[in-house]
Amino acid sequence: MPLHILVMICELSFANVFSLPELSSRLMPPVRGENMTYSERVIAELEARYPEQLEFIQAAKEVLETLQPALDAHPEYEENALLERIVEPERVIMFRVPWVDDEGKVQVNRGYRVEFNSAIGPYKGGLRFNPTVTVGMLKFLGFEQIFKNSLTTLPMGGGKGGADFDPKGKSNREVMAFCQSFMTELCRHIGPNTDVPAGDLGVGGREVAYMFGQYKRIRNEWTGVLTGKGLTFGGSLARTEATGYGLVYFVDEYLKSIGDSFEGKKVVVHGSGNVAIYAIQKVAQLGGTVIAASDTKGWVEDQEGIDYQVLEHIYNKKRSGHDQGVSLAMYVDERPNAIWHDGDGRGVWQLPCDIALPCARENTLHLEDAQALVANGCKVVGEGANMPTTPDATTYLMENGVAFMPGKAANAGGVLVSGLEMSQNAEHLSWTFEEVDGKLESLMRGMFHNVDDTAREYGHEGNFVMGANIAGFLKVAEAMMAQGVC
Ligand code: NDP
Ligand code: 2IT
Repeated sequence: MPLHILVMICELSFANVFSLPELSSRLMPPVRGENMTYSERVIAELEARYPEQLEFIQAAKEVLETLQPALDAHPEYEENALLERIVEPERVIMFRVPWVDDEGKVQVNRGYRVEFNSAIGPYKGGLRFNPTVTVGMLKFLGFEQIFKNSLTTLPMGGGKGGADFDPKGKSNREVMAFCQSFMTELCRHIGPNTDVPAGDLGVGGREVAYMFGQYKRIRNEWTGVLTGKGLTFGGSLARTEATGYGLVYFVDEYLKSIGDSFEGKKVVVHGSGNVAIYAIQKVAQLGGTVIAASDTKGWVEDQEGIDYQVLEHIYNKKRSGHDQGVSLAMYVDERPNAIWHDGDGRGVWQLPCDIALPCARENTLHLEDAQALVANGCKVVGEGANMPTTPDATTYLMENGVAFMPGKAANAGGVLVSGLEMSQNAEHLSWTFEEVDGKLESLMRGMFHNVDDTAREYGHEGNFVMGANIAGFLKVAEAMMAQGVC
């Protein structure tokens, strides 16, 4: 028999016996270096299996690299392949999202939901609408969400979703058509006790409301299936402010622990969206001055203090369905003493400041930005966004005496109040702004101490990355162990 026919027969029978994932894992021998620790081995296996999922690998490495002390204390985790399980999502859903634009043309986007881990509660996490969205990006966000949600102390698992849809430049009707089509498929996978999405980059109150309306219509069920809803249909007071406020409460608790405060501090912020706006408001309430903010078109410097209400106004214009030509540059129309800089918003990192709050998106604070911050006297970095600081920048900041507050703890206020929204919906009650804000503040301040104490307990005082990762991980790991191999 000719050799190429023999090869074909072998290939066919091989493919019949093994499914594609089985086949590729059999072809790829597990990575086992001689002196590798458990976490190093799992990282190496992930890098080999998902080389194209760059953000996910970055996030997984950042967590796993800090867990070894906890893994050493719990050899049963390796015996039960706990890390190998925790890095794989329980389920990844991908679907087509067809919709019709204002010209009557059919458009098609790709929608996703990554249901990562439900050990401690229903999947919970936001939806991101942005042209850069991929499975790898949502796996990074979903993975972070597992540990962040665990740190809140509320019973929420980790998930994330979204689509490569760009709401920018779209009319309200187009955004509605997209959201309705997206939810037509997503609604069969979610539910108040199964998976509860919310907003994220590109998804705010407008999009959540359109999706909620479509869910209710298809399922004939009024339930708290999404958080970040409008106040007239089950939304929680203070959810809009929660991530920014929570970030500032967390950083403030750190300052308090060293006998300091926001009073008189100069602060720079990257971003001017939901997280940034309310962080800026809270810094001002605590006596600090935010001197810069940014968007994708450039950045604004206002040494008299950024006025968060002007940012709110621009934010709402950007999401009005008539956003052509709207940018943060409009800030100087209302505050003539401010200076607008066209171009890369990373210019904010060049200003002398005491505290830096990256609140835009991942990988937007690079090594050279970290060097400029340190050279200009910055002492604290609090991540309002998810993974905004690159790994080399994080290392540089931590090695140069900057107190570094990782996003999975510092920005947990948003999902925390989402959890409170779920409780209010389940009880058919609405709490006052003061009640919700009070719970947010005390839980964020408590979270700082949990992170701080955990770092100390594992011999790395002041390493809040390690404290957050270990504290978030241990609760999920215990739950997974108790529930057996699943
Ligand atoms: P928004 O869409 O409201 O705001 C995002 C801001 O970042 C805008 O100012 C936007 O500018 C800017 N931005 C977007 N892309 C870039 C980029 N490539 N470079 C520089 N700036 C950019 O999002 P959110 O405020 O809700 O989210 C911000 C971050 O916080 C994300 O990482 C998100 O995952 C995280 N997060 C959000 C939570 C929430 O409750 N919303 C909770 C926890 C974390 P422009 O307006 O020009 O697009
Ligand atoms: O990254 C995040 O924590 C969010 N986007 C908020 C998620 C939520 O479910 O409120």
